[in-house]
Amino acid sequence: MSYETISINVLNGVGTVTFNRPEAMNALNRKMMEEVYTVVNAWQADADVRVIVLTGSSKAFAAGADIKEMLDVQYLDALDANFLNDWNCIAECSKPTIAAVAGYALGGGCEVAMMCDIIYAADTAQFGQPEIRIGTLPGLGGTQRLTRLIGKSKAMDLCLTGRLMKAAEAESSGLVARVIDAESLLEEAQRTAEKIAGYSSTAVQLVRESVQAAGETSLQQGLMLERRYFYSLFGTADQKEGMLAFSEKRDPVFER
Ligand code: DAK
Repeated sequence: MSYETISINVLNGVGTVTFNRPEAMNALNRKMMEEVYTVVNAWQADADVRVIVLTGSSKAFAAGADIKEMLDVQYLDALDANFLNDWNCIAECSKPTIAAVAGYALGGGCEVAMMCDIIYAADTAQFGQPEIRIGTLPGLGGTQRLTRLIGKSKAMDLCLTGRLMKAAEAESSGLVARVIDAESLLEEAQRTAEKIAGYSSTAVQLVRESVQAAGETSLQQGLMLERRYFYSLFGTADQKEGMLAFSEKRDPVFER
């Protein structure tokens, strides 16, 4: 199946979505949202895809929601249609997600990257929530996820001034996991994705849920959840195999 605004590829357990609207710096329009939604939902049910990588071009991961498409939107249109809500499919995805960001990740582009489990940035990446410059505010989690990731003062600095943050600053402030040469970015992201795809999907799922809970629960609740998950993995064949393989000095062969 071919798409208008994205290209896709599946290899070695990794599904890669590449945003492809070069004429608009990969601005996220409705068509792209529909296409990403279709693919991500299909991949969630596809055993051949164990990890998902989202990427863009060398110039832009995505420069935000499509401003031209929003020119005539009225309050009630947005409310009634739950405008642009389907982008949440990335945050709600049941499989691990990695954003490989080169160039601009602005507004909704930065917000989509922050929905992913891991962000890798090319040394050319620039992040920002510049909505203030066009008389609006981040609406896809920017004020919330960014603040939790980099703290109030820096999030205010970015959201109130609309300034852009380069890759090195994004790494030192905890927004991105790693900065990588632009030429190796996608390869590195896919290599990480393949590594995760090779582990037990049950353990991967519980690691994700446990880390995600850290942002949403008290420390005591999070520690309790983590312990329960740890205990529950004793009931899986993959955990038995992982520990046995270690003892026998061989690579594990996971079932799931
Ligand atoms: N929308 C539409 N077109 C865009 C665009 C965007 N966000 N960003 C760039 N383009 C288009 C430009 O209009 C231009 O098109 P032509 O004039 O050639 O037809 C082409 O891409 C190249 O852009 P520039 O000529 O501007 O290129 P430069 O290198 O000079 O500058 C730039 C690149 C990325 C710094 C600049 O284009 C820029 O500042 N872009 C806008 C960034 C921005 O303000 N982004 C935030 C948009 S608001 C929600 C979901 C999502 C959202 C909110 C709510 N809900 C679920 C409720 C998200 C909102 C946003 O993201």
